[in-house]
Amino acid sequence: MIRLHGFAVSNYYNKVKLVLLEKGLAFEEVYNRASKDPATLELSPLGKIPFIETEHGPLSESQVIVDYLEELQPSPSLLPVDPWQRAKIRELVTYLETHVELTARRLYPQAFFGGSVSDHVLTQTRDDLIKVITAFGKLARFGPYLAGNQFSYADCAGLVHLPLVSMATKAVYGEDLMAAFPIRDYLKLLGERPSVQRVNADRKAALAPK
Ligand SMILES: N[C@@H](CCC(=O)N[C@@H](CS)C(=O)NCC(=O)O)C(=O)O
Repeated sequence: MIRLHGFAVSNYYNKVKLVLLEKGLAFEEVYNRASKDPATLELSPLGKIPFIETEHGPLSESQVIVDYLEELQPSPSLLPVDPWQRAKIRELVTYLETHVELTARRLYPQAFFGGSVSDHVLTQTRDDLIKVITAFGKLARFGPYLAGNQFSYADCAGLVHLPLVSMATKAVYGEDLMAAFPIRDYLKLLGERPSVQRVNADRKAALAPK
């Protein structure tokens, strides 16, 4: 059985968990807060989560894991059949993660963890975010799903990253830099799926005061 390492508040962890749930693959969750202990580094060389343990060995990097799961169990598919459409979905996810989410991540210490980020970084990040969010907007469809009229693994990424980026910019700049997108309606639509309900419930439980 696949063992998924990470924790229920992590956006990248939840992306992989959604894919596992959507595909109906059996998996076990292993709590790991991105530990840098030698045992974890053997499984995920940068100590990042999520990573999975399989019968063949460990695999890290969420998008690599998602691609592996798609090939391991093609049905139900989270990608269209057409190679061009598949590539366009990968393009969209890359813009969302490598450009938008990774840039917004600079804000997280101040937005979510009680830290502070220098004025210089805040100003630079705002400029960078406007650029990458505009670029992402040229690819995103919200029609009603992120890549068009079918649920795909772009939505497993959209569900976990879009609200986070929106919240971070609101918290730090007092302005939602994602306001141009219909995120509320989009999240409502995705919230009808049992996989999303499970991920949201587990995140809520993990955030609840102990
Ligand atoms: N590119 C990685 C990003 C994963 C990532 O940044 N995970 C965060 C938790 S959400 C983490 O492990 N942070 C701790 C660290 O970077 O050492 C992926 O897609 O899996």
